[in-house]
Amino acid sequence: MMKKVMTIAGSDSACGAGIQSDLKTFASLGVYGTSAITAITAQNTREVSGSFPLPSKIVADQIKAIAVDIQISGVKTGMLYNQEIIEAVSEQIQESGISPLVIDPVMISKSGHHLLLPEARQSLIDRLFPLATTVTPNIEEAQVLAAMSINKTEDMEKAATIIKKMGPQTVIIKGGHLPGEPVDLLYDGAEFLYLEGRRIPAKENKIHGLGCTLSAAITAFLALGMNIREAAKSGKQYVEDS
Ligand code: PXL
Repeated sequence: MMKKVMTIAGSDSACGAGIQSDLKTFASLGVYGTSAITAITAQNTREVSGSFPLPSKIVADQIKAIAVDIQISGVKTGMLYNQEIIEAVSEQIQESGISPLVIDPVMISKSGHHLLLPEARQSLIDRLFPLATTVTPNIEEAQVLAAMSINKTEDMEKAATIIKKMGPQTVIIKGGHLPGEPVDLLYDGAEFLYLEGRRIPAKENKIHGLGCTLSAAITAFLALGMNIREAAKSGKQYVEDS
């Protein structure tokens, strides 16, 4: 039977990132995607021009409605926006026992729009990181989380070590925003695994949201039974090929 997964994230009207992008990734990897929408964003290829968070109760209700009926083999979180939503998501994930959990700690859009309020960062760390199979920050997010600047791959190792202590089983720092070829780093508390890749030119149909695609692909591959190393490698390959 087809594996089912869930994305808990914001809606992107341009469909490059967020819920819409996650559902496309799930469909193309052969898993059935369900969704709990946390916020609605108005955006095009240039900027996020507005956003509207949904009440935390309806976020919780969406997760509960799916979890009581459908066997979920993997869940991903993206834009969570505020503390109330983070707490509702944390409670529902724990109550329903759905796992594995991939947290994409999205904070800010390329155009500078907040996708997570700065005052909600700590609750993301406290309430969700300890439940995570993996957390997938990009360089900017890793810098904020680890409170240090990252200029080279050795800095990524230090930041990954700091973030790992916040409770997730593994950390994957997406190196795509550093100069040169994009190298991601997977850290499981014991070993650093570098995942090398090649830079993807922005395409007309995929201008932003590569980070979302990677974490959604990792969620799908975990649901299909891969371990985190295989899922991270296959996810990266998928992002390059798609
Ligand atoms: O790529 C991060 C991201 C995630 N989720 C939503 C977004 C964005 C970027 O703009 O809009 C809803």
